[in-house]
Amino acid sequence: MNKSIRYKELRVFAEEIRVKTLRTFGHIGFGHIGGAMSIVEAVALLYGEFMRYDPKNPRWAERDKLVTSKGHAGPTIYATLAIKGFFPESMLRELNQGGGHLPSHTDRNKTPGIDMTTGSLGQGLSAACGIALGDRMDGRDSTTWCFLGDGELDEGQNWEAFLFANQMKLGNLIAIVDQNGQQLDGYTADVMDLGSVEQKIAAFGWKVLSCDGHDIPALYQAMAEAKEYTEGPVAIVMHTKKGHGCSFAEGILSNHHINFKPEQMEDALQKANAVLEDARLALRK
Ligand SMILES: Cc1ncc(C[n+]2csc(CCOP(=O)(O)OP(=O)(O)O)c2C)c(N)n1
Repeated sequence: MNKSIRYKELRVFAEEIRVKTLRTFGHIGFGHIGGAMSIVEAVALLYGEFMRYDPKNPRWAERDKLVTSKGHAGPTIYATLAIKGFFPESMLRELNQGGGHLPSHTDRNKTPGIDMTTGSLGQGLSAACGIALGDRMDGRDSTTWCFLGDGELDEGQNWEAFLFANQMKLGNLIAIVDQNGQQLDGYTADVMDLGSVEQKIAAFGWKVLSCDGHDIPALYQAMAEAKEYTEGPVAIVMHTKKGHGCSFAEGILSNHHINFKPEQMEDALQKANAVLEDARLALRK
């Protein structure tokens, strides 16, 4: 497979996810847009290349698992699961609707394709450790991936999980830290300065990779290297922009949970669709 064509295909897939995620928010007029936009490329690579799954059998035991510990980014995962056929795209209208299948934060009991219930930050990595350990004990060669927010790392439970994963040498566990530098109400460095996330996680015995989380080839290489390494857990610290690719969210501090006007979303969709068209054109060249 020609890598440069594959990267272009994955860029198209990422922009499709971005547009569909924005449309999903668009129905309700508010949502966690910042942290949903920053993981789009990573989600595209997971579902477009690196994860093994069967949309017709979401609980297939041999699948790779994903724990979105920053569960408020659920809409990005929902849009992707819909594109991949886990459920009809019409179901995306159920976001945040009482009694529906798509709560604002991911819930394994409500949505086909969601592997772990999250939303209370700080707990997902512990769950991911348990899933990875269980797979290993049962002789499955599945990989467990886990999205963490950088603000979320303020929660102490994460650091117990980092210790545990190294102690158990969980070579089938890969954490992806979305280092967008912001959290709910400010810059991560101002709220609780983490210093070098790379150095901190490495000090807990993990292999650590670092890259630009919006750069498809760079992220692809990091994920490939992480999969290749099986001696212990790996963390990919991806540097991203909160709100990336959403015209009214990117570059502002208060973009964690936004109420927006229909015309703002129209503008964002027009611009995101133009980027998608460019990506499609680049693929045809
Ligand atoms: C235990 C817990 N405390 C507080 C919250 C409220 N909360 C939701 S998102 C968020 C900020 C998360 O920041 P970060 O992990 O950096 O996510 P991102 O910026 O990538 O969206 C907070 C404090 C929560 N969901 N769970």
